[in-house]
Amino acid sequence: MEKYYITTPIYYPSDKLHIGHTYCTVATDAIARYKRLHGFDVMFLTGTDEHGQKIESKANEAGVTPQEFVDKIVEGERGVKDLWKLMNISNDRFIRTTDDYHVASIQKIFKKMYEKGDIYKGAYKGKYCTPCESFWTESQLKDGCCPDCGRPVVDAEEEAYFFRLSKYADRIRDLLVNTDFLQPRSRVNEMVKNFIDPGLEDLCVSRTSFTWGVPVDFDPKHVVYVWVDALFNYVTALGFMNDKYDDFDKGWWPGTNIVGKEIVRFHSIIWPAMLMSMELPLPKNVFGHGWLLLDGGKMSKSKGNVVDPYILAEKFGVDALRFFLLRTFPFGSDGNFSNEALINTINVDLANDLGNLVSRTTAMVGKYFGGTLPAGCAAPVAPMDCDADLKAMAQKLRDAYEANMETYAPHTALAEVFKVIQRANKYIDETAPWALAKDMEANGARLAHVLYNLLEATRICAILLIPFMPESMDKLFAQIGAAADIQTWDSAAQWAKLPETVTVTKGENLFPRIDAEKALAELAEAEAAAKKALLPDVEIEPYAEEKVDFDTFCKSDFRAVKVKACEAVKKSAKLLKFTLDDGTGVDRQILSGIHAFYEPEELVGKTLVAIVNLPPRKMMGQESCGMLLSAVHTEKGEEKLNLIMVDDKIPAGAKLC
Ligand code: ME8
Repeated sequence: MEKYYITTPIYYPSDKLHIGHTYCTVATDAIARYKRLHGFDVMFLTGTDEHGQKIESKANEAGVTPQEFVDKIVEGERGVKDLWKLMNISNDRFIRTTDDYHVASIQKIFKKMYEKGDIYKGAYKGKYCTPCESFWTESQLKDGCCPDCGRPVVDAEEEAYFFRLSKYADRIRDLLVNTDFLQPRSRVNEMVKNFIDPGLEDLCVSRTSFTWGVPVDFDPKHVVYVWVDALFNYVTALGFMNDKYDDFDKGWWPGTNIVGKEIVRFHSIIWPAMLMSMELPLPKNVFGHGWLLLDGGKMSKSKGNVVDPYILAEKFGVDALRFFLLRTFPFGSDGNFSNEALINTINVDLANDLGNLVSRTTAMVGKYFGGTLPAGCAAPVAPMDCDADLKAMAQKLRDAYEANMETYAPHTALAEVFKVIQRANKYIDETAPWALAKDMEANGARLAHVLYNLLEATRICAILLIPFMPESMDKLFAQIGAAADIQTWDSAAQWAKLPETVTVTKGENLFPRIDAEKALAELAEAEAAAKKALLPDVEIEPYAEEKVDFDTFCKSDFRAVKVKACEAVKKSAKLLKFTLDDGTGVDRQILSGIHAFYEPEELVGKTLVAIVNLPPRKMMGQESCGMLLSAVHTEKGEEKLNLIMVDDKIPAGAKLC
């Protein structure tokens, strides 16, 4: 069996993954599943890229070690691995760049390039984009900011190791311009014009200003630049320079690297140059896919505009979500994500077109033939043009689909499949089985043939949909009575593989129609709740910068006061009126805007703290003499207030100091 190796980028576990990451992994999964269906021996790798300054800072902020921080996002509940399990991702291997075998391999790889003279020691002066972990030269900046993310960069200077990228410039240019290495072709020009033609400079490949990385073993104050560490995952995961696996020697490399467009630069320039240095074969190709945008911009946690794949998969089903992502957006270009588009695709393609085809056909086989078609139904009976048309389209489908899948165009492969599904639905209208059923004696054989043709067209489409919706297609095959041996790639190009006496089983509705209005409202609620859950549990006010001198502070007169009476101020939503015993024998009245937090009756009898030497003020026409002290903070985005209550043993009027 021919080997086929395919990879996704390895994800930064700096935050939870969003629908953009899911898109990339689902697309790669569909390609991997397609290749398996096609008879290839497939190795599909994904994983996580866990080193670097960004992770180190995030862990510090969270008060945990970097390893604890990444462990939680990768292995923890609803983490990276959970998400891929939920999305039915069929990866054969999962690499974490903190895995011991990978770390040891990176040290050997770095040393080998150093010993060869391709890595040398120098001093790094330049610009660094912390969120992207990217070094830039002045000329590469866009308006003084990081050309990838547009955020500000910082000056950086330190002793560092450099990789002789410049040495490989001509070979890289030739690779990009004269081969199909980088796809789609439209990405080549951008790389050549923006990065190669202005002159490839040597690349800084070590850092000394933080420690969360692979240490350079012969100079341990340096850690290996996170991109060198990350890119080599594609070969260390096969066992290159380690004993964990032996697949590298078994010929699994080279493979195909699927990556997002913003990291094409790393994969089409730096990655092949380092492989050249290591004298290793280059990837077969690198495909740079587009972004899922939200309101026209890239999703990112820092912008707060991420879509949670868990919410969508749980609400609409994993297969429907997988299908939507790949049916809707051309893989090589950007696309605008919206919940409306998702619901529309489910309703139109899955519920109306595919779902209806299956449920109408199986229902008719049930109603007119008791669930089992009669022998002889595969042979033409009273043929119409539409019979031949449907059959021809279904038989040609696999080739058209293959051509698109081979060029990383799953959306057009799916469009081809849906042309046949739509043709089959039209065929129902043209052949009008319900009219044939009126006279079974005269038309029963024709009716059986029509239904057989529909089941066959459905079977062929379903085979080609396996990579996109594996679970649903299993159910579909069970409903149309297609056994495993006729769910194969070969049988997708062959007509009349279903036995004539096929028995259908009317099962659950595979893709129920969605009430868009209701679903959108529920989604908005779920997304708001999810956003809220991400808010910090407790947020406190920043501390005052300005100092207050001691004498000024001492002028404030704080006293314990007892609540004799408390009532809401009429016509005010906020104000409560307190009658207080302040120890002077004369009642003190204070108004306080805390009705949102307390009901008046729960405060009577409590001992509170008030500042009593503020000048009186009028509020809603009533006088307030002083202010009650309370503690305020924010919890999950909501303001909270607690009155300061002190021990009831403290007498009214006691001074607080
Ligand atoms: O780049 N639409 O990791 P990452 C489509 N660790 N794809 C998106 C997307 C969106 N809105 N947002 C992110 C890294 N992605 C490196 C990779 S590989 C040796 C190292 C894609 O977690 C993005 O384009 O930031 C990238 O391909 C992948 O998710 C991982 O992004």
